[in-house]
Amino acid sequence: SKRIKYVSISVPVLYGNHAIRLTPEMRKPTTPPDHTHQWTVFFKPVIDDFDLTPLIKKVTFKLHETYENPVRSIEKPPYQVTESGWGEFEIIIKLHFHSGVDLGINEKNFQIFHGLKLHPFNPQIQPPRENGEVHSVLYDELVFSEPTEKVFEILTSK
Ligand code: SLL
Repeated sequence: SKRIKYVSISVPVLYGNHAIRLTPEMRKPTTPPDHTHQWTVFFKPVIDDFDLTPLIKKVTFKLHETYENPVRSIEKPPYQVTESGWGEFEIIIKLHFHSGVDLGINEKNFQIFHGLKLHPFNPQIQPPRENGEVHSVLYDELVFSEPTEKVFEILTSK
């Protein structure tokens, strides 16, 4: 459908990971003995009940090749993957929009590289927690520039 000139709408989002040191109780019989942490990587709107499903078909998380089926495809919220492991690596988070939905004339794709954090950043600034809990969360915005009437409708309804 037609694009609306001189308009752009941004949707505030958060993405990143939480991690915690694996305790003996958390281990399953299938947990490899060299795994030290459990982590969750996620992508979500800042406004928790903001519904992205009319825009987003799926979110893929590309993990390290040491994982089985490294490309994890999440079709509905919460857009997240929980795993255990021993190492930090780069996760590629990619949004796949429904057909007819895009970010506008310039940007077609939305892809983020997130460095999975298992270990605290700087012990001087952020003293390590007892349970080894780590949070690495970043803010970004989905900017829909010159949205089509359809996308404008989705973003401004309710
Ligand atoms: C490193 N370059 O050496 C990184 C690689 C790989 C992480 C980290 C276990 C996967 C599995 C896992 O944590 N891989 O056992 O399924 O630090």
